[in-house]
Amino acid sequence: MCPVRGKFKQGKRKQRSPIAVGDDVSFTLIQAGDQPEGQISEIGERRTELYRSHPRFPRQRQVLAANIDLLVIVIGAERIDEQLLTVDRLLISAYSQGLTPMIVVNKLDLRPLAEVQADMAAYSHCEVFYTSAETGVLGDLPGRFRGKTSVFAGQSGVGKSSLMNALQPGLGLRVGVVDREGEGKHTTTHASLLPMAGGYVIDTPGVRDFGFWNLELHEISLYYPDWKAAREQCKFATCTHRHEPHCGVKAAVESHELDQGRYQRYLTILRETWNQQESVGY
Ligand SMILES: Nc1nc2c(ncn2[C@@H]2O[C@H](COP(=O)(O)OP(=O)(O)OP(=O)(O)O)[C@@H](O)[C@H]2O)c(=O)[nH]1
Ligand SMILES: [Mg+2]
Ligand SMILES: [Zn+2]
Repeated sequence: MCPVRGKFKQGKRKQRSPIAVGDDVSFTLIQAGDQPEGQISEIGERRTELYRSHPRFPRQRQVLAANIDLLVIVIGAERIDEQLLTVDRLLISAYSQGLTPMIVVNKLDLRPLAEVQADMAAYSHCEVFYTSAETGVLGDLPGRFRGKTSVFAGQSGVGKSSLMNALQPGLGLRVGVVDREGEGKHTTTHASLLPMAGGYVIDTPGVRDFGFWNLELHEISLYYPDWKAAREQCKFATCTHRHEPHCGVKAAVESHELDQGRYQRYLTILRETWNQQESVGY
């Protein structure tokens, strides 16, 4: 046990919750014996951080987890179009925070694969896995976690806990019962680091609404790797691809080289980000 008390080295970062699940720490042993107790003296340099703006102090960021490698974005195979805005937000978060994203379309037992793949056509730049936690069909997914620390994100009820249980028999995460509205119940109440498929998975409650933090509007599209070629045709380096003249992205959407839906969702995300920043007063 290493209770967090007193002050310790924290660097110059302005943030609350100094220690996050996934941190590497140094500690000194205070009390040996049956129930040894230590005190944390230092937090190791973080490779990556998963953060959101602090719920009570929106100009500060709250670190939800540290040293994550993979962001596993889980969606259900049914009503995919309703989940793509979440997917796009999470992709921006992953790319802007240095995590490798992968998309898992779960509940494949409920729809034909070809149909589901057609719905996911705009995401060929990203690794997409098709699974059914229910029937134990996991494809190449299990091999991807060795030596990595992962976080599963996605809407409630899509099968994140079910997948983790399938990937690590004996993990025993609670699986929510879907209620009448089709929404799962949130069962995760505290953050934990668990062994999974040769690596670790971090299960943390805040992950539901984590997001990118403090990105300039023109930066958002930098985290659309599939738009790179089109973006290079834009006249202005800070183009936000809305109203600017000579915009390569808009041209590519009009000529159907880029997906119309993904572009519309980009505009939604841009608007949301702008509103958020207005209300916080950046
Ligand atoms: N048909 C089908 N049902 C599934 C599958 N995977 C999970 N479920 C069911 O979907 C419901 C929700 O599963 P969970 O694993 O609790 O979902 P979750 O994403 O962890 O949900 P939250 O913890 O609320 O965010 C449960 O009733 C599962 O039995 C699947 O592959 N196919
Ligand atoms: Mg769950
Ligand atoms: Zn542009």
